[in-house]
Amino acid sequence: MDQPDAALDAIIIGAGISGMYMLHRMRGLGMRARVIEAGTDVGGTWYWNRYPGARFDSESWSYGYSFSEEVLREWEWPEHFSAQPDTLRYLEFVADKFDLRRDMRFGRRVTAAHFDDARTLWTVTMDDGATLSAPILVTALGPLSAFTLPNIPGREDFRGPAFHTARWPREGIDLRGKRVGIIGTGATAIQCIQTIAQDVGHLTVFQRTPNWAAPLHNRRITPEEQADIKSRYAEIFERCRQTDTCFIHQADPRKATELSAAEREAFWEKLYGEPGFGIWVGNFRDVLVDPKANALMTDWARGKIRQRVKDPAIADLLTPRNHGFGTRRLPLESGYYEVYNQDNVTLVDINTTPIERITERGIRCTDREHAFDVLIYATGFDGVTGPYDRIDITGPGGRRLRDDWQAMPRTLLGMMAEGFPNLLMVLGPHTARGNIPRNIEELVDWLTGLLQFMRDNGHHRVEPRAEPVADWVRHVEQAAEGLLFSQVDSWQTGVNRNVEGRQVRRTLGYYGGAVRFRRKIEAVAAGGYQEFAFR
Ligand code: NA7
Repeated sequence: MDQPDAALDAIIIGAGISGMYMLHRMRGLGMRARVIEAGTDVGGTWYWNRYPGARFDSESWSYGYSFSEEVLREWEWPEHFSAQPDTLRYLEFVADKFDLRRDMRFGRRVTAAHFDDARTLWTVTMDDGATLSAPILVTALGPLSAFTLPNIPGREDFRGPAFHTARWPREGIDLRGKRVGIIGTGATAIQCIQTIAQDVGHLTVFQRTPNWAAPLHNRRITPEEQADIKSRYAEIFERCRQTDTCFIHQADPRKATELSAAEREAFWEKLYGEPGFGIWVGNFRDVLVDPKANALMTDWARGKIRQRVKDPAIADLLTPRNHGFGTRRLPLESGYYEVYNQDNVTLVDINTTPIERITERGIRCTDREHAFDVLIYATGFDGVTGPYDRIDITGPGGRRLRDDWQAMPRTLLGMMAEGFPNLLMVLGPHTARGNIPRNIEELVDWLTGLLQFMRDNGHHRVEPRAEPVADWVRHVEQAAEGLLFSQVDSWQTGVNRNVEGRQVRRTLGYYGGAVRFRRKIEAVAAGGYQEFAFR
């Protein structure tokens, strides 16, 4: 490649929220870093997921970067829960402000990263065959970038346009009056369904597993609120630091099981009427851990679906049976249930009439063929480890990350993998996840501290020691024990039925809470990074 790249200090894979901030911090250290990105511009998740209705379930003003006073002062979120086009505009604004694109190369997907042990050098190979080398490799891949299509035969046969929601065409697609079929009923599908249902001629939803969902209550930010938010950023971010998920919501200290039905239900009614994730992560503290408390909440939530969906048989189909409320990532919705009261919407339960194949005309189930003009696959992602599995990452002695992690990732603090020197991960497995940019900023800041330490001490090479890795993996497993969440299949527990070898649950996040995670990583830094070996 071009000459200046020969002197690189680091390569960062991914120009999403993580890669952008990592580049900014590395520049601050005087390092020369190059970002490689498959998309044609910055944005990551918000670049790729352009499907109708894509937006935050996090309060916008708690989601943006906190590191720049100038950005906080200048940027105005139009809505409390930002829509994808505004979020992408925000990230472009940040990229412009810090002139980030200068060190980014777009339209190239990294296919391999090999470590040369003797030279302490990572060489990445891109899909056009080009290579690039640097001593340090940062994976800023995003936990939800490896989208997965349904493993249904005949996908190539369909004659009309068909898209995964994470590959929605940039120019958009006119769905007005069209017969549209959508597979999936996760957070993405719910946003998409409720948005397109008004415009399409007919919408048919193919549901395998219904999810619990609760109202988002989004609205525009008034000028008065805008001024108030800007004056309170420090307080907002401090609040996010104090909660387990880095959202503004924190579990209520009371237990559902110790209150009267009237007290419980009054609280749930209040949460149901409020914006955001309060009803999920701001619920009574026993709801996500005690099966009895969860059953009470689940029962109450079932009633809400019945109230909102006119046909009791459809309400029944939309009610989850195999998991309790909040034990999977809770999608937030805006009129989702009411969509099923419309004449132009059909819900197909594919447990009763399974999909046999995709045909030229549409989708054939065991009872009939459904004809469509457009097909939408809202079928999710190979979460967290999927993006790592898709790159051939090879360390010293030909050790492959993909093989190492097949059963369970082996990391230290979720930021380095055992046996892979100078490979720094932002939001890899085993880190706390919640309000993602809050997590990202902490991880990048911590990694920046590690790089600073290496520079101060003349180290060129870092890797985690075996024993601390074993301790950390054990701790991660222990933190997930007892959570109802850990007993349910979802991308969060590493299950994707469309991906071979990904049918078994794994612990892919740190579920001891963001506060405890921060305490752990800060202790390692304060102790002089003794859990790592340096050269
Ligand atoms: P999810 O939550 O993984 O949802 C994917 C949906 O697609 C889910 O309803 C799946 O049903 C369904 N699916 C997947 N494959 C198939 C096949 N082969 N047949 C039928 N149905 C299928 O992904 P999302 O994109 O909605 O959300 C991901 C995250 O993005 C979300 O948590 C937010 O953080 C943002 P299943 O449940 O597997 O039966």
